[in-house]
Amino acid sequence: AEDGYRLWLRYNTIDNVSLLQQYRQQVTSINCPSDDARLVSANQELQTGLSGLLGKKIPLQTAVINGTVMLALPTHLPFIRKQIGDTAMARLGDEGFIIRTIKYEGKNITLITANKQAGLLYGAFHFLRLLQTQQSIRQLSISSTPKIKLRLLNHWDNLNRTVERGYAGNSIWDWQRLPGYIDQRYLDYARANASIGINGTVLTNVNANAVILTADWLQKVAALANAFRPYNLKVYLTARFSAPVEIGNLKTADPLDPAVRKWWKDKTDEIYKYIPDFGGFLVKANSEGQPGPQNYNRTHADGANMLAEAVAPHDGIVMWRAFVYSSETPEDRFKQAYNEFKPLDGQFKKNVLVQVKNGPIDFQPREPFHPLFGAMPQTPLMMEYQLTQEYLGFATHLVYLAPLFKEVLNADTHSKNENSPVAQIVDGTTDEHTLTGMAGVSNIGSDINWTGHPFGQANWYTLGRLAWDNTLTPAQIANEWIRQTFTNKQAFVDTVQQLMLASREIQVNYMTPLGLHHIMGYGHHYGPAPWYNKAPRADWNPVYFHKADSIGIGFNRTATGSNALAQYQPAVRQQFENMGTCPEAFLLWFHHVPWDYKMHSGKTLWETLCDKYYSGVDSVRWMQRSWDHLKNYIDTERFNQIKQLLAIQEQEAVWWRNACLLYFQTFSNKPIPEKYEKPD
Ligand code: GCW
Repeated sequence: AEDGYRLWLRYNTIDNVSLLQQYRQQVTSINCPSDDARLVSANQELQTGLSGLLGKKIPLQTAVINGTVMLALPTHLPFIRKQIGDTAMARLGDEGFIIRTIKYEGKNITLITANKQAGLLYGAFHFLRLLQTQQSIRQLSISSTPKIKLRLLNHWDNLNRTVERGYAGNSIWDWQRLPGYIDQRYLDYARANASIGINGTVLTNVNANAVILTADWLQKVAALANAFRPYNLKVYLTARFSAPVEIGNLKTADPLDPAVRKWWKDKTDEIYKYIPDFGGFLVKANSEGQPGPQNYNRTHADGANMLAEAVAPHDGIVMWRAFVYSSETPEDRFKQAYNEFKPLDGQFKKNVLVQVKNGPIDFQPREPFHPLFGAMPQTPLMMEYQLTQEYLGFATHLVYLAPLFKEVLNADTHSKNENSPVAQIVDGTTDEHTLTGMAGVSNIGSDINWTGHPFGQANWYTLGRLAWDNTLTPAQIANEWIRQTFTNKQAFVDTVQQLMLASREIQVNYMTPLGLHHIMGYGHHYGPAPWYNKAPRADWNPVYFHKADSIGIGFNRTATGSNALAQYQPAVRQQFENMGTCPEAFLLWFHHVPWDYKMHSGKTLWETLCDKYYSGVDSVRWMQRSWDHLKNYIDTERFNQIKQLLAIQEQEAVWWRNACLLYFQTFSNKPIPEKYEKPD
């Protein structure tokens, strides 16, 4: 069971004998001239990690010998600044690190250094990763700094330990036994996050009530913050907008009311008494029934700025979500966030980020990039991804999300010039922001293996690695994750990497090919229900999104339709608005396309839709066959778990294919090509 629990931090002894011998010469001891708390966690991790990997105790010792790994700040040892140089040190900022092979007092050592303890921690984990992935550590010269400042998990965890859209058990926050009982799991959670550079966590659901902001609960939050602090992991909370009414006895939560502003100021000061390094607030307002400033005819900026003022004296920040849509059904839900937020650009205080989901609807298997990216140059826009697979088969389907995340980051917004990809909007390059952020809605729960599906761990891993370095490719991230999580055996690594890289497109094919979206079961969001039209709101109904009729299928968002495309820059718009130039992957996002429409391949839309759904199912079978070959490479437990999950995924891919094709066929009135097995 512990195979899953240990995530990518297994530290099993290296099974390649000659490499093990080399490493044993290159790493003999640890030297750590400081007793600061973070340094202690970094050096503890090095001791456990290196001792495990090298299969012998790597001691902490004061003498420097050949093979010492020295973990030190220039303030501890002045020679470091001379060795590295002022500019190189300055470039590291607060969290970056340097790892270098150097000669020190005649000895060959590995120096891990940084400006702050946080950097040492990240450097230590990076060094361990090099050994875990069996890289050469002979002549190291690494300098690394994070591209994004706030690298966060968003938990949608409720105080009763249910997790909204959580598929890996209960919440890992055991509120009942906090603050007195610190579960080892909290420390392992913090270690795992630190190992991939995640430096903050929002503990509570964006849909939560205000109870978490009361004194008893803040003590519990403080206990978690204390446990996480040695791992440079800051705690944030969601702030329910109506808290002043719900727990403060005020009559209003109007953000311009002086009593309300004072209430938030006092509440915030109280929070900082418990948690001096509290990160700040995440807010969902005026969305899906949540209260917000619009209830008082105020804007999102009024609401965000009130909170921003309260946290500013403590260096806190506010993350204000742009995932909004109101109860009156708009003609196109796609457009609402942009319509509400774009006009507010320039009105937010300096310590506010607007947190935008990667796409305009809602974490679908494929969405075009959100049109707000590039549209609010004066406002830091934080990326919100979803790790928990709400619309991607929960913790049952194997879907590696790095290709999805990167597709969005690579998309060119054309907002400033030819080359303003989403990545550079988010990391602040395009519009020169230093406050930057990337968040992932957590997929973590109380399951032994944390994420339910063993491959869900890869998505957590990806978030951290991509937020640290958005230039990493899905292949690089998969490769290092596989090596650490399973084994370095090349055949296993190659097969699994291939499978992971293909998995997202495979899922798009059996669920929502060619730009279909939001056709899943109502409410639970699992399985297909393209026919459904009874939801309490029109824009929750699959039929609202696919619009299949006797003529064709897809949502016309061009000028003759909802004109959502007008929200993009001309270069983006032009590509999408023309059926001929619109990438097929996005076709039905933007066009209502006739069933007989000729695709680039020469086949009709209907035939292509059939091909996609059938190829999705076939590819899941390919994943199963590939996996079956890997039995002898890893532990039976995880091998079997994944085998069983793939079998369910195959059945459900068939379910999606058959349900969608048979339903759409009632409009297309065309046969499913003979060559395919019959859907039933
Ligand atoms: O995807 C939808 C989910 C809701 C969620 C909402 C949001 C937390 O179905 O469960 O609420 O998004 O992101 O606010």
